[in-house]
Amino acid sequence: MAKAALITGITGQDGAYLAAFLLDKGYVVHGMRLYEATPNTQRLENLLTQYPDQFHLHYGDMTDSGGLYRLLAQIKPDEIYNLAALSHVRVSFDLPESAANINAMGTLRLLEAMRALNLNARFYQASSSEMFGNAPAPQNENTPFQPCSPYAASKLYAYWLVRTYRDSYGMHASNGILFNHESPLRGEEFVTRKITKAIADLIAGKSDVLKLGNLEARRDWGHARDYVEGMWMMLQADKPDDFVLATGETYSVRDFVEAAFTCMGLPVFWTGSGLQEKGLCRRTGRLLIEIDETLFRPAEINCLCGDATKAKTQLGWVPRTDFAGLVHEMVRADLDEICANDVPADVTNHVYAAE
Ligand code: NAP
Ligand code: G4F
Repeated sequence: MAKAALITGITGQDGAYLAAFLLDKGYVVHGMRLYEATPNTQRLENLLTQYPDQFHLHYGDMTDSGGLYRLLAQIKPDEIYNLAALSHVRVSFDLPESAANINAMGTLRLLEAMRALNLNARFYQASSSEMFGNAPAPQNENTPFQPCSPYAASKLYAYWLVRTYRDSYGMHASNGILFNHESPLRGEEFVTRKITKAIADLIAGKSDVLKLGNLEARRDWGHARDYVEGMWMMLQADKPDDFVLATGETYSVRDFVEAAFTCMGLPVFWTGSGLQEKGLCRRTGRLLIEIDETLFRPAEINCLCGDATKAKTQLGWVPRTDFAGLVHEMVRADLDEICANDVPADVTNHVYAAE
């Protein structure tokens, strides 16, 4: 019989990639979505059409224990992927109680529902490299955590719960400590997608200047497609454990900006410093990027760079998409989307010629 998987956070970036991956493997996939007055399933429309009998959506909320309990009792999944979260670090400073309620207490509610139902499902927890804070790079499973945002603190609580339930109740529950992973389906408020979307909008004449915060922060950016495979691999292992997934390479926000604009044939040069710094087009002198003080965070992580040796050796996981490939795919996708609006041929030709 086909395995059944429940994915919380199905409407997010990883939810869409993981659902596609599991459906392709023959799973029956149940996705939990928040009730929204305006439907929020754009990332899933193709899958819903392609797999009408294999893919099911259910309303649920990580802050509603009864609903979680009833959903698990109804579906009785073989595997649970807990991806639901208030996942934006900057927003977690504005809504710290929501971050704790959804990310930390929500995970507790889900684990308790499993326990109350005596459900023998394998459990994946979406833990985060944010938990490392400013611990020196490269970070791996043995690096001490130093969370420095409400988001990271909430994720760390959930991380320890998963270990506690694994050790106390013998659950097959694993933490994936994932470094940043992006894609054309990334939310538009995260910096990579904000950049690629802004470039496409700029080309189409829909927006003017891209405003960014800290350009010096360094992240280990991989592709979401590769990372959801790693999530699945963790649940296929004989024993539950905790694994870092990362590319092992780190780039600054400035590197991402330069790579993305260069993809469009708009090489950037920088002038000024601090809040007065600006990015101009090297060819035309046009103003492209400005710094906006309000986009800085109360506390920042300067450098994330992961060491995924354990996942590579024990699970056989490998990230397939490099930084240049990721940037290009994201720029291309946003440009494709906007192409319907008559983008000048010299611009599209530049991007497509690079393939
Ligand atoms: P995302 O795009 O922000 O998706 C988050 C999902 O959680 C959305 O479907 C959202 O629903 C849902 N959600 C929010 N509040 C909820 C609630 N109260 N009850 C039920 N669902 C709720 O995040 P992602 O990038 O796919 O990341 C997936 C998970 O991995 C998250 O837990 C994130 O913290 C973690 N993570 C991500 C990365 C990364 O680089 N992407 C790295 C490490 C860890 P709506 O769409 O309706 O808002
Ligand atoms: O894209 P970001 O918002 O991602 P961040 O904060 O690294 O968090 C993401 O990755 C985590 C894994 O490490 C996940 F757990 C988390 O859920 C999320 O998916 O910001 C990346 C960097 C930051 O240093 C930020 O200060 O970009 C910097 N940045 C500069 N200007 C900006 C902006 N970030 C955003 N979102 N918007 C800006 O305008």
